[in-house]
Amino acid sequence: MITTPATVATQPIAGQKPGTSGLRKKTPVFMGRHYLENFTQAIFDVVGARDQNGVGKTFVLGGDGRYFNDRAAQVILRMAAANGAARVIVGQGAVLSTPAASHLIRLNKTDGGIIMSASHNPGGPTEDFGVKFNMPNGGPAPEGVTEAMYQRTTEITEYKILEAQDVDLNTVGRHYLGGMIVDVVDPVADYADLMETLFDFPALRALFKGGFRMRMDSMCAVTGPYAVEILECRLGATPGTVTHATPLPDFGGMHPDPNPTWAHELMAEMMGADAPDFGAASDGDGDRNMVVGRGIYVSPSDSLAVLAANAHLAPGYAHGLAGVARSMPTSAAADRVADALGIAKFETPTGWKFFGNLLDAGKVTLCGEESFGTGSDHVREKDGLWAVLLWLNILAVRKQSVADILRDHWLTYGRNYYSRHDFEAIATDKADAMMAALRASLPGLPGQGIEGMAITAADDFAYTDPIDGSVSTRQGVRILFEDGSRIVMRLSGTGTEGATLRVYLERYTPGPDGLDHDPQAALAPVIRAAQTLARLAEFTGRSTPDVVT
Ligand code: VG1
Ligand code: CO
Repeated sequence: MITTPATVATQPIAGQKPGTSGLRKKTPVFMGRHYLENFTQAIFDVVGARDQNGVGKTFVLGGDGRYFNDRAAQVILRMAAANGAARVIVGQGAVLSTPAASHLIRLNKTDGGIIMSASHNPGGPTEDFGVKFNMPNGGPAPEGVTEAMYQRTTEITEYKILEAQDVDLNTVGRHYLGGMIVDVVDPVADYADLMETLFDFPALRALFKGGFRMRMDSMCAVTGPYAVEILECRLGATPGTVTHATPLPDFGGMHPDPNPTWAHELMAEMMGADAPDFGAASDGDGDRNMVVGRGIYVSPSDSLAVLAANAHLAPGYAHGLAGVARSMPTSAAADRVADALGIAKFETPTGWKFFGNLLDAGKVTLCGEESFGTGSDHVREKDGLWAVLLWLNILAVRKQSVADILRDHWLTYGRNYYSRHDFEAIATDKADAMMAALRASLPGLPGQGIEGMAITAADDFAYTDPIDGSVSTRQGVRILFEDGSRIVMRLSGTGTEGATLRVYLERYTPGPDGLDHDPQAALAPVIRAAQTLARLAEFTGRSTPDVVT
């Protein structure tokens, strides 16, 4: 094999600024001349492919299998070798779910990893691609690190790449690329083993043996092989339990975002006459989950709260939880559980990278986001199948339906009616103007009334990390009402087209009456107030959301 390190002259490409979770762009942009190379070099320039003593580092590499994943992996490997890395552990076929990649980084005590994914965004030649770096703790790089990478992309003049043939990433085992070791590993085995340490697999096997029926929709994305191995092979769920189980480069044209809008096949089945006992779906890279009971949808904020209240029923959490963290836009349902359990609670900005320090410091055990993300300290990413298995473990112990567990939860804690309305592909200048006007109006809002509700506070969320003291500002506008209702508005940091406005709506009902309303009806005054306060129609011409979760 010819392996000549080459230095290639390049120049900065505008816009290589990572968002909520890595750098995401349209695939043709990522495939453009020097685009992937520049960003990859910026990663190695910031984190170093060798340590201070010049010894090559070890990284993990994998992606969700979307279009360009295989080609990008070869480029990143050649660049890792040219930059002096000693070893890269790669999932077979260059595929790893995001939680599995996080686990491999930790299990092998590597120096971090590169994950190729645009997560819940569609994939394909004209859809989205993405790259992000995870730290040695297995978690997404914090803002300080991604900012340094962005800075590098603005001043880059050259990158290093080996001239070499492709590595055979389809064959498990040890390969070489120049002087660098490439270990191709089974992407599923270590992850499935980890799940077996956390959950009562014999009890779950007994559950399925007893006729419990489940549907898992992998949405033609990365979790297919993981779900088949764990649910069907190890736990004995009926073959065919996992649908859309074969990962495809374009996700079979599906939008691999597990919410009621995009996972509509699953929703239809779960609301239908012959619905199975439990349904779930996961996203492109396997870190998100949607959970559905027979005839009942579980909002992600409620899911986090139910998991927090019941986690002790699973062996991995039998000793209880240190604390619970949620992203700011996530409903306060989990806070009520934390208070009842007498454990710590934290409110962080959107994005899993903000949970890393709390998890590393042992301050929290469970984390969650309203965007269908839940996870624990077993890895440093949210984890779709983990959440599914924890739910299954709870169902196996409590021997109740999802609906009964939810109703019981609301009776105990009250119900935080919750919904998110997304307005997609708004012209960026209009969205920015609307947010600027909204921000400017905040000081005048407290004391005012709207839709019969009194505003008590209005601010732009800022977060000081309790561990390292880093400060993140402008994380979302919050408007709080006297009756505990809340509106949050922010612009998405993962989109690749125009701006996506996310409007988060919440209203608390203590119960025991009024726990069974349709969330959209229960939230109607809050929804109207949000649109009025933001002057949404005036700025954007829109009043009907594209996605409601
Ligand atoms: C969205 C979600 C956020 C999540 C992020 C990454 O970000 O709101 O909660 O952490 O996606 O999820 P934004 O900035 O678009 O609102 V994933 O599964 O795309 O890595
Ligand atoms: Co994801």
